[in-house]
Amino acid sequence: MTKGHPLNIIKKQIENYFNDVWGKKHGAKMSIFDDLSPVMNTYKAFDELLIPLDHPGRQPTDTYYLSQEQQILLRPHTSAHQNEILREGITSFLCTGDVYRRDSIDATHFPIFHQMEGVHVFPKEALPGVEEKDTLLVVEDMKMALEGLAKHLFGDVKFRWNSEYFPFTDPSYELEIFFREQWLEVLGCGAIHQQILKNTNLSPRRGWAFGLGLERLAMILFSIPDIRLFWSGDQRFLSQFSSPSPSTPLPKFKPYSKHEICTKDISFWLPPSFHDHAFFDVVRDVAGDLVENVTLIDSFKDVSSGRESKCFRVSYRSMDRNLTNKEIVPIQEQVRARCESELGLKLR
Ligand code: FA5
Ligand code: MG
Repeated sequence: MTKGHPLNIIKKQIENYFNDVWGKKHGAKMSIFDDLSPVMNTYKAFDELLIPLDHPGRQPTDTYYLSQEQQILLRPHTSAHQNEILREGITSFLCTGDVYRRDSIDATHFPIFHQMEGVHVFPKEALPGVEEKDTLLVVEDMKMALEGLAKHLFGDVKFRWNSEYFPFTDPSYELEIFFREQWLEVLGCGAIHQQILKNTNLSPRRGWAFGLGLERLAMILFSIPDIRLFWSGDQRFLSQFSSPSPSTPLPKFKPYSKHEICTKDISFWLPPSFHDHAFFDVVRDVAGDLVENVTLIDSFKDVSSGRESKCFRVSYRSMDRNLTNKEIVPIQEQVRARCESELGLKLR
């Protein structure tokens, strides 16, 4: 993340909020971590976070494993660092890093993105116990901190809280912000699970944690319409952002001309156990960031054979030039071929 890049600007703004605005009010200082290795084992990424063995996040359809035995992986979230940092006795911190996931393909999802983890455990002498009313105090304090962050970044903005589930927080929530006529999820959070506080020798203290998507927040802050733009080396993108001083208003992204879209449909019969992510992964692998969106447009089950069929629409568009049909046809052909040879899909 280089200086002047929108991701770096938003990261600094969040760190400023927690150390200068929120921190001053609460007499807390958040330690900053941003160079921890993304290569780790399943113990750190999942076990220590109480993530059960049958959780979908552990499957190779979600996670990028680096070893055959599925022991070593690319971190799927920055929560993977919670335990090690807490165990060092550091109880207020922000931890930023690149994270890796197989996921859907659209304007707000990318297989590599950046998260920032925020953790705050209340000091011994302050607050709360372990009863339900105490948990409510923890949640209230967390929501105030995060609503304050939204206000700090965006001024008056429309947001809402939804209940969520994470194995390492209880209760858990997600925060959504209204952006481009839609609700956009920007973070997950909750009261730190008491077992994690016990395991890190902090019990009976209480605390909260959150994990936010830096690209999503930067999209809102700068009005960036597509997450692929963060990977652009195009000066028409990069030159629009300069590290602003606190007194100058942040620039809004001025879209340069949008290039032609080229769509191709693909239909296939599924093998017995099949995950859409496997298909998305092949499309990503072949088309890289030329693919803008993959949408399921039809699915049905053949009653007599019990077989299921799906049809996806793949939309190709470059962020910085016009694509020709001539260029896309062989890409789509390659996607089709790999669907058959690697995924065992029967093309229709
Ligand atoms: C988590 O990753 C939890 N570790 C967050 C957390 C931390 C919960 C601490 C409780 C306590 P989730 O999978 O929802 O949660 O991802 C968090 C955020 O990352 C999302 O809200 C979104 O902003 C961002 N995000 C998730 N997937 C993608 C993606 N494919 N592309 C871009 N951003 C993404
Ligand atoms: Mg989520």
